[in-house]
Amino acid sequence: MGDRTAFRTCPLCEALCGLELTLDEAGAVTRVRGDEKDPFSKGYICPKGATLGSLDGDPDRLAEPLVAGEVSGWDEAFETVGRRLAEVVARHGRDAVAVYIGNPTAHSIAGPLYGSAIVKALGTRNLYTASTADQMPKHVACGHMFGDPLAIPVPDLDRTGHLLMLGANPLESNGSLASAPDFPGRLKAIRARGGKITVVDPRRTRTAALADEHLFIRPGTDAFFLMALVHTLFAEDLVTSAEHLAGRVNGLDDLRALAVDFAPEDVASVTGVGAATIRRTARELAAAERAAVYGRIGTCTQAYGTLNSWLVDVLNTLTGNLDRAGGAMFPRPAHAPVYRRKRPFTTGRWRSRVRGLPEVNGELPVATLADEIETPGEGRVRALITIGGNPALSAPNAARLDRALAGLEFMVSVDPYLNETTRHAHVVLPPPRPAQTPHYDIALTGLAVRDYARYSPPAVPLPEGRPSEADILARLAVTASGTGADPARLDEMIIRATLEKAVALPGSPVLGREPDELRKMLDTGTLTEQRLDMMLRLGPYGDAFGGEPALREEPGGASGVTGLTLTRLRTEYPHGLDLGALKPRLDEVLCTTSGRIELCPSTCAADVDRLRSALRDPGTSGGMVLIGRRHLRSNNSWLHNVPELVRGSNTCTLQLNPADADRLGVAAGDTVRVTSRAGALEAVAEPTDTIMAGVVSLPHGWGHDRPGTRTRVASRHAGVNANAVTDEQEIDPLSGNAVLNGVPVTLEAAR
Ligand SMILES: Nc1nc2c(c(=O)[nH]1)N[C@H]1C(S)=C(S)[C@@H](COP(=O)(O)OP(=O)(O)OC[C@H]3O[C@@H](n4cnc5c(=O)[nH]c(N)nc54)[C@H](O)[C@@H]3O)O[C@H]1N2
Ligand SMILES: Nc1nc2c(c(=O)[nH]1)N[C@H]1C(S)=C(S)[C@@H](COP(=O)(O)OP(=O)(O)OC[C@H]3O[C@@H](n4cnc5c(=O)[nH]c(N)nc54)[C@H](O)[C@@H]3O)O[C@H]1N2
Ligand code: SF4
Ligand SMILES: [Mo]
Repeated sequence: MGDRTAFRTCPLCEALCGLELTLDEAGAVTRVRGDEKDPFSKGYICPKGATLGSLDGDPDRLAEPLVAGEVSGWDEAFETVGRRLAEVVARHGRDAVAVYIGNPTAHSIAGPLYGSAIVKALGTRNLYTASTADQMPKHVACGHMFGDPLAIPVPDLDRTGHLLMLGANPLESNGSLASAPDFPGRLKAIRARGGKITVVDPRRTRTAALADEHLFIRPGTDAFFLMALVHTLFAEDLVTSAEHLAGRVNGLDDLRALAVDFAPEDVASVTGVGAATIRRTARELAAAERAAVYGRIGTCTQAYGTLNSWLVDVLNTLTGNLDRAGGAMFPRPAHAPVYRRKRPFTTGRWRSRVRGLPEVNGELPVATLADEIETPGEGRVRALITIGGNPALSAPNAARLDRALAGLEFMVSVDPYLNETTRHAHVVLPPPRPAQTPHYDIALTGLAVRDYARYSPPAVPLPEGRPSEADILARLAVTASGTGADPARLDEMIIRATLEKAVALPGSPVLGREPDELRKMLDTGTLTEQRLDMMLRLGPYGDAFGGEPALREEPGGASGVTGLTLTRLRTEYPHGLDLGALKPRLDEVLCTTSGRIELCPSTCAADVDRLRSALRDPGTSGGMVLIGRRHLRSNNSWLHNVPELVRGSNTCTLQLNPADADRLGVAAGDTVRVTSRAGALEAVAEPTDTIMAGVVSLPHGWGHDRPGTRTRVASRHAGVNANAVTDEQEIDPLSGNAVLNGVPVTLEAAR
């Protein structure tokens, strides 16, 4: 009685599932089901989405700002932020204020729309994000190969006949850099239509168990394996110069020369994968009619992260599968104009102060944030803004960063929880509940395995005076700028600048029109909605503000949709709009200086020297190494306060091979001490033959036993923090990405 239904996209992982929420009269979420009418997710839901109601109604969620630990009004909180930031800037300069942006920011509308405005307003070079603990190597590899760090090909799961998957476990993670609701179902469908899946992972994961073949690989050695595949393709004359790529590829000969030193026999002992198996894998890949190679976090968060990310798409290109149905394809999101002019990709426009690490995509590596806070001298970081991040748990050598945060002069966090990170903040600005938040996936629809768009208005209106997350971030931006301007002016400025560019750029659907005229046509609604409306109308399926549509529908292609506006998306497609299977679009994407795919970029080629040296001198390899893992009912560090998700047996265990357990004299349930250069931890042993000998695994995001937090459920299920032993000194040099897998450790039974 009095119940109503609302629909929205799940904001928790990258799978983009449509949800059907049941709400009671008071606006509480009483039930969550999969939205059967969503054309992409078709009713699929996982245990996390199903408990969104508990997360939404979590009594520990902050409703109002905290200033110095006390509940405060919004004006007072922003006044404090403005005053304290201004003091730091006046005393120490603009670079003294750092920004850290975390993972949930990529799952919101507000994050992508306002994050960079905050950084710009501050004028700081100290931007850090979770990307350098995640996918930065993929951006760098794609930047060098295709010219655009955001041009990331995704495996065309629904049409491929052969999937070679490395360092990914979508049966637990639901997929990443490949948004695909019901990823497990899509994998099963590959097999059901006679295709093959091969999984390369140091653990026999649930994904590996579903696959046709699983290859155990020694952590951190994928680059050798991938180079040996490239070697075999050349050596056995299996490089198909696919017609559609003819004349569009540079560097084939250089690549062939590079691969000479990596014969399968040369890399077998390093990788633990036999030479015959490597050759067969290469032949199968070449022989498959439609194949895709896909590498994810296990391949990024290691010392050769960029080389791995590059080689994955080298293989897609060499086998003719890039930009081809069933291969690796570039999504075409509805909100991203295709006429956008891109600068050639470079890194290192500035360097970090202490370690001299190059900027990548405007960011510095999170692995060096503690250095920048702790090291005295000019340019030292004295203040920090965190937005939806928990680096006190998620960063490498998190214990060190946690200590560094405690020493900051000022810290402000935009976050719904008082947790391991935000307990250090002088001001916490909590965003509203998910049910009160609008949704459109700006970041993730650009990585989806079908072209798809969905807008969800807030299911529950915000009370008068309660700012949305967009309001909070916009106000933070103007507060940080110190201009005291009206936050609404920020959106107006961005709209203005975008329209002015749009009317001037060749290829634009509004070329030569009047920005003022276009401005007036934007959807009424919040300024966030008006910005989204603008993006959709300028996008490939947009209405071009009543002008000539940007994209003429190919016969038999997609959904036939053109003329998109936010109003149409919202009213005609409340369950989401399917824009069809991915289409070849290399021409729209490629923006290298040469206008071709750079198969052998000089930066990657130079880094192969490091790989070659390591092959000649394996050094200390052979000791125990630590890797991570994910569990379906968890999500990085912040879903452990949901009672339904932490119920049951402890999943924060140290998995180790029974042979290693015997050698150490530990049995299931015993405590093991794990020590690395960076630190030590104690965890409960879980011997299992699903992990290869010499490797141990611990999930990340745990360690909720700190004082000063307010996550009462999580505190009772604290677990241990894997990042107590990961090493902030170890990075992938090309991307600055943290090495979170393959960490050398020593083990002993704890007494
Ligand atoms: N349930 C759940 N879902 C999530 C998350 C979560 O925490 N929980 N996090 C979300 C986020 S932020 C991300 S980025 C994605 C990540 O999504 P995935 O990339 O699918 O992440 P994982 O499940 O950690 O799978 C990584 C796999 O790499 C393996 N691995 C480790 N080291 C190596 C190596 O050196 N080589 C190879 N080949 N494999 C290796 C691990 O054993 C593991 O099985 O998941 C997202 N989804
Ligand atoms: N050892 C090891 N470490 C890892 C990884 C690993 O595999 N192994 N994975 C890495 C990866 S892939 C990632 S992405 C990072 C994640 O690293 P982070 O992004 O730093 O950490 P999260 O745990 O995702 O924390 C998210 C924060 O956002 C807050 N939050 C939740 N919803 C919202 C919202 O709507 N708005 C705002 N403003 N805040 C919100 C939460 O309360 C929490 O504080 O961790 C990395 N760390
Ligand atoms: S798979 Fe991801 S998007 Fe889908 S319901 Fe689960 S957490 Fe939400
Ligand atoms: Mo991530």
